Amino acid sequence: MAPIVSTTLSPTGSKETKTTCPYCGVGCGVIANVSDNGAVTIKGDPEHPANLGRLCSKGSALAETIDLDGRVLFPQIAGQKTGWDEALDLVAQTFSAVIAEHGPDAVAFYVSGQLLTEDYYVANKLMKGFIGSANIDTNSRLCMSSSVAGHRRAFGSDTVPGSYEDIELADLVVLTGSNLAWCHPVIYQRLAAAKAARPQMKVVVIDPRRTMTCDIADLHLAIRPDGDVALFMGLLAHLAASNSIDHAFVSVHTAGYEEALQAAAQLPLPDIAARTGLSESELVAFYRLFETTRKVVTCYSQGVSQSSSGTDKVNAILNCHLATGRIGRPGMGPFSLTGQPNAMGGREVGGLSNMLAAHMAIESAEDRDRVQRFWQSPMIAARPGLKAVDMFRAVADGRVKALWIMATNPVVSMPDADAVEAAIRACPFVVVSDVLQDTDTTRHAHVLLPSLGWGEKAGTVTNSERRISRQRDFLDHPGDAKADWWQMAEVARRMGFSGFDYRHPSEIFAEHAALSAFENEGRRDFDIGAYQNIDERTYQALRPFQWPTALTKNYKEDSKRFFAKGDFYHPDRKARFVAIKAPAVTDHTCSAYPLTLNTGRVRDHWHTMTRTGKSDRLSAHIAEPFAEIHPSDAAALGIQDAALVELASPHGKVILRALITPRQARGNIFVPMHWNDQFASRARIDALVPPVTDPVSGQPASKNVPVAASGLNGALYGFAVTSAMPDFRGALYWARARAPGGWRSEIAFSEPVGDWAEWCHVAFNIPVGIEPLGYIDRQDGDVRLAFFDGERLLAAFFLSRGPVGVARDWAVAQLTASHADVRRRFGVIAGRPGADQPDPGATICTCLSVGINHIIAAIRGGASSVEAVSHMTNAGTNCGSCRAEIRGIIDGCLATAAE
Ligand SMILES: Nc1nc2c(c(=O)[nH]1)N[C@H]1C(S)=C(S)[C@@H](COP(=O)(O)OP(=O)(O)OC[C@H]3O[C@@H](n4cnc5c(=O)[nH]c(N)nc54)[C@H](O)[C@@H]3O)O[C@H]1N2
Ligand SMILES: Nc1nc2c(c(=O)[nH]1)N[C@H]1C(S)=C(S)[C@@H](COP(=O)(O)OP(=O)(O)OC[C@H]3O[C@@H](n4cnc5c(=O)[nH]c(N)nc54)[C@H](O)[C@@H]3O)O[C@H]1N2
Ligand code: SF4
Ligand SMILES: [Mo]
Repeated sequence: MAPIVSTTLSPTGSKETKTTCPYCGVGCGVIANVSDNGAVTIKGDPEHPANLGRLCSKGSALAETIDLDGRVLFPQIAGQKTGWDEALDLVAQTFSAVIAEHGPDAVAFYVSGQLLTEDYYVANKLMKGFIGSANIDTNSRLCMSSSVAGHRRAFGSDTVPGSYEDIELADLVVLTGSNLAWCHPVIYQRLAAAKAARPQMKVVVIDPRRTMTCDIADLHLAIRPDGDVALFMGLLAHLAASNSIDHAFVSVHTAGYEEALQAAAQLPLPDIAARTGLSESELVAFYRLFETTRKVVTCYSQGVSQSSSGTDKVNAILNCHLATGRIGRPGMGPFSLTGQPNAMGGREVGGLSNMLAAHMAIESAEDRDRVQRFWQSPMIAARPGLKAVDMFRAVADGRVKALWIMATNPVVSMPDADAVEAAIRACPFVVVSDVLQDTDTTRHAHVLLPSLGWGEKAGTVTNSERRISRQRDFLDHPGDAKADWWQMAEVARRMGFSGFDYRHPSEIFAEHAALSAFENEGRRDFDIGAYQNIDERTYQALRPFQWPTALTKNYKEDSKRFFAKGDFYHPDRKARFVAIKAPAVTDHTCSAYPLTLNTGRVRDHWHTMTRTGKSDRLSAHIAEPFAEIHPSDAAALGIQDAALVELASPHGKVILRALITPRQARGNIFVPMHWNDQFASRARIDALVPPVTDPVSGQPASKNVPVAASGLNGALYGFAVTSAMPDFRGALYWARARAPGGWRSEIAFSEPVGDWAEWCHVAFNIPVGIEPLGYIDRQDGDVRLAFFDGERLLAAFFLSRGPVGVARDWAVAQLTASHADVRRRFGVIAGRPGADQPDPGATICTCLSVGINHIIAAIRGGASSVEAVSHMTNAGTNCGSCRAEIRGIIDGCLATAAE
């Protein structure tokens, strides 16, 4: 077979590189096209098996997030630019000195599922094999460690048994704790297409909120937070009572069924109804559907894992699939959706502090010995290291004295984020490797190391279905930025360790592949030994492949899924049922923190916004941090829609915009995890989340947090569009987002400032001498000021006593419009378009910038399906991520019309 060349010249002479999207665990193939003038365009790779050409809004906007704005380009020590030698020597010397004085457990690495496999492999090897501690943990602890723990308990290995095509082949897809439409959009698109082709296929969504994913659901179970264990225990009991158990599979391939069933049968239906908040008829409807459908896939994500009962939730689900033998067969099986692009690769290299490497166990002396011999390392960590929450506790109390943080932003994403920030600030030596100069974490670095970002770095990632794909570089390396693996290998060498002389990531990949096969003999699921002799040229051309790989000894077509015929990885090759106890139901409704905070994601932002926050298109969908509140809770608290709300827990406080919606369950509040201190005054939601973890996995419970809410009464509300980045020091609240031509910001003040024009000059960086157009009404508190430089709008500022009534997207468009006509300048002050200028309304379709008002106009003009709206407005015709929202708008309009 001729090698596949990954970078080719397109017919127009531009350079095309096949690579992989750096966002979610779907792992879509991307083709990056660099034209002669350096412009980059992105499209889906039609040949990549994960997406077959599809992309979501984030993937489509990748070209907008690769500019050098805000990048860290040179190593820095104490904020001063320095050379690599000085920086690396300092890191190596300090780590060595701390280890010499206090032992290897006094240092720690906190790394990330966004590292490439090669980076991750080197980090793990350095810490566990050479430093001799297992104090390396990763943000995957916050992400899928409960899945890992659940898999290991049931299967004896951390194995995801199925593939994406099983989701398409199933007759029933259960999505629990997953907002697939927004978080794994291309799998959602594949599922929606399969359901459209086979309308008899059923989808059940289990989520306390009615999310966009419910758009294709036949049944939505608005479960009480953490009701999942009881729900799936009840399902197991129901399956037994209805004679649906696959006794042949259970008796030959599993152990512990009777005990698990006995435990499950403890819960009568009314008790399950109380624990889940679901009616008995809803429960029975779901149980009957599961009972009567053979081909079932249960997908689960953070609503399952990020819980104090996360591991039990996973095993409660696995119990039901094992009991019915619905595992490892086409269209059947449990499916843990991994979040980050290389969450699965991290599991392969053993990046968690309680794993070893290549799916070997740190608890096993035999495995430790095997890995040490393979690495020819002076030592090997003797016991599991600190898990993320405990690691930052150890940083706080001084047990960890030198910390290296790589490709993660813990000051925003860790629970008890303010305490984590204080711990990092107090740590004697902090190294941060990042791509950005200013993040909430980099500001505390003693040594800041510039890393290569997506498009610059090269390596591999593994997606949710165990498919390994290349990330390839197609951009020049900016400044002095270097690959993360290189940084660690250099430090290892400078600490005096051998075994780190890699010249190219292909050499690391080959070593990783060799370790996976080393003394394996079929005892470990992860075996990509077929690639252990891969050379640089073949690595460059490597096509996406799934493991177990077709090149492995004894591979047969049915080996592409795991466990259809048992062969689990416990020593007796049997799976284990886990006898689960339903968690105690806690009631905090009468406490000082009577509401339940649930946190998660929005469609167009990624994590702590360091990348998606750069794109004005992605920022247009939701431009401000918000709290979703049920209308009756809002009424009881006296909180009006679009007012500001303060949320508090014993750990911290935030201020957010109230979004009142019946999609939210009563008593619950949902807040996105994304906003950081760069984009909002006080919206880091993890400041409120306590460091409570699952007892088995150590994963934080980020979705069920007791909080109190109160309206911020008496505030003055403002909105601004500015060409320069605004600085709102002193305001009660602010949130800023990129917009075409500048920034859009929401602001609030507790009291008027002395001179609003003067305040605008400073906050918006308006050159001296430019006088505002507009007025200040001291009686009403209304302020409208606009600053022009010739025909260009520099800034417009609107303020009123209540939420300010400005047509936001129209105002944003004024930044790039010509104001040569003086009458248009007065229009800006009015804050709304004249009759001749349509207001697009809030952006729904990010790719093609279509606003809600255009969509409503199309519906009023007779479009009653998503296809018809798309035809008339173009909305939803690129990546399709907004199609669920378009359907929601159609339903809303039709319902209003029918009233
Ligand atoms: N747009 C976007 N996509 C992403 C990411 C991103 O930042 N932005 N991040 C990626 C990463 S790393 C991850 S881990 C994944 C996460 O993907 P998901 O897990 O799908 O996303 P979340 O929004 O965190 O949570 C999913 C849902 O769990 C629900 N939930 C909360 N509590 C419970 C409960 O007790 N039971 C049940 N059944 N459900 C509950 C929430 O209401 C929420 O809708 O997304 C990946 N994809
Ligand atoms: N309340 C709450 N908290 C949560 C969650 C939740 O649902 N609710 N979800 C949790 C989950 S599932 C996750 S995965 C985490 C995610 O949380 P984080 O990992 O903190 O999120 P990111 O913003 O992706 O951080 C990545 C950092 O790496 C930098 N970076 C990007 N590319 C590179 C690179 O190639 N090399 C290096 N060295 N740096 C790079 C980015 O600039 C950024 O600073 O948050 C967790 N926290
Ligand atoms: S679904 Fe979207 S974010 Fe996830 S890998 Fe594909 S394009 Fe990237
Ligand atoms: Mo995640």
